[in-house]
Amino acid sequence: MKKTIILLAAIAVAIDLAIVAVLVFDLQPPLRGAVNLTPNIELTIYGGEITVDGQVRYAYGFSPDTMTAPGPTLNFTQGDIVGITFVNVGQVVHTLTIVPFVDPNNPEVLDNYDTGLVEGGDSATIVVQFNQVGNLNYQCAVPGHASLGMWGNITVTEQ
Ligand SMILES: [Cu+2]
Repeated sequence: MKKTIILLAAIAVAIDLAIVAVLVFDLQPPLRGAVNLTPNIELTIYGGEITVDGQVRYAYGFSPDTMTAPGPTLNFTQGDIVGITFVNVGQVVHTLTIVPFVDPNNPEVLDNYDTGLVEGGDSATIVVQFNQVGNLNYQCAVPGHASLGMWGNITVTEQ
C-alpha cells in the first residue's frame, strides 16, 4: 500500500515536471509535418542535373533555368506553414528532404519532411510547419547527390 502511494506520488511529480518543462522551456518540435496543415506559403522548387564548367552537378532552384549547386537559401518566419512542391526536371531520381544538417550518404530522413523518390518529370509536395527559429537544411537524400551540390540552407527567423 505504501509502495503504491509512493509510486502514485512519483507519477504525479513526473507529470507536473513535464507540464512545467513545456510551459517554461517552450519545448516544441522544430518542425511539424502533416498533410492536414493548411499552408500559408506555397513554394515550388525545381531540381535536376546541370553542367558547370563541363562538370555534372545536381542542383535546386526556383525555376528550371536558375538551378544552382548548392541550391538557393529558403527563408521562412517562425510558424510558417509551407507547402513545398518539388519538381524533378532532371533525368535521374531525386528527393527534396528537410534535414537538421546535410549528410550526403546517411541523412536523417523523417517521413513528413521528405518527398520520397521523385522520378524525372514527376513532382511531389510536402507540408511543413517551421516552429523553431534557427537553421536547417534541405538536400537530396539519394546517396551521393548532396555531394554533387544538391542541398541548400533554410533559415527560420522570429515573427
Ligand atoms: Cu538527387
